Amino acid sequence: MKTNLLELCELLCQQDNIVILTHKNPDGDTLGSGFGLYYTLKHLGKHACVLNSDGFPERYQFLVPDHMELDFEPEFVISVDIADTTLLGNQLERYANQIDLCIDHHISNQISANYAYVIPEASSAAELVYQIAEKLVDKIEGPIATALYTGIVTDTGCFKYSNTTVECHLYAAELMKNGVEFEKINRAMFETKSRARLGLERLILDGMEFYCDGKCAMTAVSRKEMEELGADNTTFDGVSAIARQIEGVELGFTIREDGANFYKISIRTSEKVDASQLGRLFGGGGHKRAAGCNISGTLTEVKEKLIQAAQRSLTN
Ligand SMILES: [Mn+2]
Repeated sequence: MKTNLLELCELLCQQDNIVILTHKNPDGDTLGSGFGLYYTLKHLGKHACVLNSDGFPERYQFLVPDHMELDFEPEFVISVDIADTTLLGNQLERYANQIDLCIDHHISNQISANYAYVIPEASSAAELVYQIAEKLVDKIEGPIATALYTGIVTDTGCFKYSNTTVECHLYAAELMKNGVEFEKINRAMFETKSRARLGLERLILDGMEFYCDGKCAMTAVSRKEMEELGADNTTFDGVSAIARQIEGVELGFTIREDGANFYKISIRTSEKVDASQLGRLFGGGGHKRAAGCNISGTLTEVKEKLIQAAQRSLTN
């Protein structure tokens, strides 16, 4: 059921013992919106807990409070930034049919929940949580502000991507007024690279191949290469954008080996190609400019499928 903001805030006020689910391979938005909501609920005196199937990566530890354990019986379950239940991951699978409220901005959202606040036009799930927090607390500051700013900047590539909205600029301005440490957050999110990340970028650049008259760029990273680098899923945050940075490229695929004959594909596009539609061709989904999917087969087969799909979508 779709709910409006006021109903949603009333609903939240009536609940307690709230579990907040974030998606596997967590990014800045799922954790930023999750913890933004968590600190808002704590401010209201509620018991709440943020859960993630993969734990909270080192990179985002600044969002996580000292004590984060599920030490109550959940009565209300909220998912944030999760487009479908397969993204819950193994550890949270058991909540798949128990989601009471879904807060999301994916156009491909498939979650069936009792209440849904799903706005595809929003830049980020954090933008939606901002709208909720604004109604529930006097001033969005401290850890709520840090978390929501992190969600907004990471999903918009620091206000650069096409999903950037007027609202998210206004919300960020308000967060700045309230003292959010924007420079520190931006440096940590965009300007600090681990050695593993540097190595990964080198691999991605070295392995770049071009198809469709240079309009499609494709690069693949194997599990062995990732292990040698000491790279994990968070090392991959944002590297998919590299292919699209190349002049003339309208469609970029970043292929990551994730199992025997199993590959995860990140799709990034310019305004001419709908990434979400391409992802859906292979059972995935996402946004207009950024989407993903999984494909089984040998690397050669996977590349062949992607090249064919690229040719079709570039000639449409
Ligand atoms: Mn998001």
